Amino acid sequence: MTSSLDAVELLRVRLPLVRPFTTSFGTSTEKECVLVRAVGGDGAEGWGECTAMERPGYSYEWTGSVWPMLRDHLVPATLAGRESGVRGHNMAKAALEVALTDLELRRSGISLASHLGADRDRVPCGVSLGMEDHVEDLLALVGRFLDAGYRRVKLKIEPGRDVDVVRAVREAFPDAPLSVDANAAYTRETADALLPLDGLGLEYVEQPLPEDDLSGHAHLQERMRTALCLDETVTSSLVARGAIELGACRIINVKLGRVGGPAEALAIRDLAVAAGVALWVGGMLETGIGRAANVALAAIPGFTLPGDTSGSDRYFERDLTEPFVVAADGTMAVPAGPGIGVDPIPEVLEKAVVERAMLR
Ligand code: OSB
Ligand code: MG
Repeated sequence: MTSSLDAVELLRVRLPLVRPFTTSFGTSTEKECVLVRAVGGDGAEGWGECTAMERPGYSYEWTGSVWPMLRDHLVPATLAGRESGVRGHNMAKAALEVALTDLELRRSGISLASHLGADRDRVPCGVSLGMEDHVEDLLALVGRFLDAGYRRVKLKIEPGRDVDVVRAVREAFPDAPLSVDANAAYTRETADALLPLDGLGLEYVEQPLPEDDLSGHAHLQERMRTALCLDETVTSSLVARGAIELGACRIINVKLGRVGGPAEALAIRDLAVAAGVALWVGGMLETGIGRAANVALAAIPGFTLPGDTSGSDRYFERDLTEPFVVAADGTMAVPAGPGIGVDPIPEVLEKAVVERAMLR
């Protein structure tokens, strides 16, 4: 594979969301993210979407931090062919790694899914629903996504909006595969509020405690029958190893951005499979560019649970790429074309771009 890289373009884009998305860390009404376009000397290009959000609420990274990180550190180092020496900033690193990988794979005609070792061409899909002010609205949404075939519905919770809401959903949908995600909103002091969830037949409770609290999660897992799933906590394979060794979770949500890219995601997969920890691919309301990479990851061995790989129409009126579609059986096709297998639609992209920078 040739590796000539001429330039890297950064594009900050905004797309309205079809419905506000509320978690314990805030409400988003539009998707804002940074796209990375790697341009080869041969005219080939590669795309990566940075998962960092418009505010540093989910993690310390946000669009305002990844922009200078990529512009001043990561991209110049890559263009000069040297190591960046940057600690942390996984989401910025992952976006660049995916764009460079996409560039190489497009040149050689190999899909990202095959490159990662995918053994299937469709993946089971779940949906993550934000908190709603009215429980009737939430019930209607849950019903709509179950009717559409989604294989799992995740409900966002926070202190004061947890067991009662989940119980109402469970009563309305007795057999539905349900999970909850607290986005680190509880503490060791308030975690007892979660214990009654054990009676509600959930697939798992995602990230109840702060990201740094490995032993707190281990202690809570001892007290709950329901599996704990870690999201925010797992920023590397080393953290995954610690979590597994301590018994802090039985399931891991893997996000390419949070762990710093495909290589680290594969390392986590290897550890988790060896330890009998189940995996699924998480999401950050990605556009089709980021979704393509997520779906490729979801197709590899070890990822057995439905991911937050929902259809484009769950997020956007019009996605940046051709839409990802969830079929009636709750599965989605894995892009088979070279690289990530999708391209931004030029006129949709143009309308979405709010800032761009070309680095040579
Ligand atoms: O915690 O999984 C999360 C969205 C943004 C940030 C964090 C999370 C989420 C979601 C939505 O749950 C997943 C998706 O549909 O992309
Ligand atoms: Mg989560």
